Amino acid sequence: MGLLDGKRGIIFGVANERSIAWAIAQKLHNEGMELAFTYVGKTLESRVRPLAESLGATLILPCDVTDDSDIKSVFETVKREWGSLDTLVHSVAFANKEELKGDFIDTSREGFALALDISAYSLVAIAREAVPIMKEGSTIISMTYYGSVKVFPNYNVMGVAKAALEASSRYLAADLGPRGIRVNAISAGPVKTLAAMGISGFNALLNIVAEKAPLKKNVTQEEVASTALYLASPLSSGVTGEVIYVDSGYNIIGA
Ligand code: NAD
Ligand code: 0WE
Repeated sequence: MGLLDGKRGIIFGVANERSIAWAIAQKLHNEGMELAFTYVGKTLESRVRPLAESLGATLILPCDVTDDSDIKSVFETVKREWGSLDTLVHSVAFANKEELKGDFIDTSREGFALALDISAYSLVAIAREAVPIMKEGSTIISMTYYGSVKVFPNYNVMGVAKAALEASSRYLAADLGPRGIRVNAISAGPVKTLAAMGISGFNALLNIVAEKAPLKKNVTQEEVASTALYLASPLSSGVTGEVIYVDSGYNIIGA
């Protein structure tokens, strides 16, 4: 008996076994959810396919979230194979590496547009295609970071993209609430994933959280995934439009 028996979900954003999306996938699978996965490019396909297959997934589909035709074809396949969908997990972000260092003021027009397209608009584009097959009680979950609210060195344009993602999540929650579809975001503390690799100052940030946060430790992918399970399940049936912090309490501290 699982919390999610008989339900079906799709996960955007598994890159490898360290991905937050992978921890979420395992948690949802353990509670009985059947899962579909998307990936970008051949290199990532070779990483994602074995992970997805280890959870019994058969729908493993290419999707570059900047491509409307990719998004359309993902949901055509899901509709044909499943007919309906209960949970959508968006765990996707990207900015050009050169925009994640130095001063925010130097962000290029193209870099700004790309970061917001992949990291924020994609939630709206994906939700629009998913909603026609989502029934009452379905849920949409995305991943964000406190850099949307406060300034963190080098996070730069990603902070602006996460602010747009969180606001988009609230507007989607208002649009979809009348249909019984809930939309929430999880604001995770820093976690060592592929997306954290080569970010200058990332280890220092982990140390600052472990020192300053009420819980005096960093969060794990598994802790983030437990909140995703709560948001995907009827345990959170009264919760929509929220940004839930899974950050050892770091965000509540002033001084
Ligand atoms: P990750 O690198 O494992 O995941 C990022 C994913 O984005 C990858 O799977 C990548 O393929 C995907 N992606 C990038 N461009 C794409 C595109 N054009 N189309 C489709 N997919 C694309 O890293 P992660 O840390 O697990 O990141 C997942 C989410 O969690 C992101 O939204 C990130 O901003 C957020 N987050 C991460 C942290 C952290 O410290 N790691 C903290 C808070 C929030
Ligand atoms: O959202 C993120 C990271 C997202 C990300 C990471 C990369 C690295 C590789 C987006 N685009 C790229 N592009 C690349 O080429 N996080 C919350 C993790 C993160 O990234 C930081 C952080 C934290 C925390 C960057 C600077 C400062 C803090």
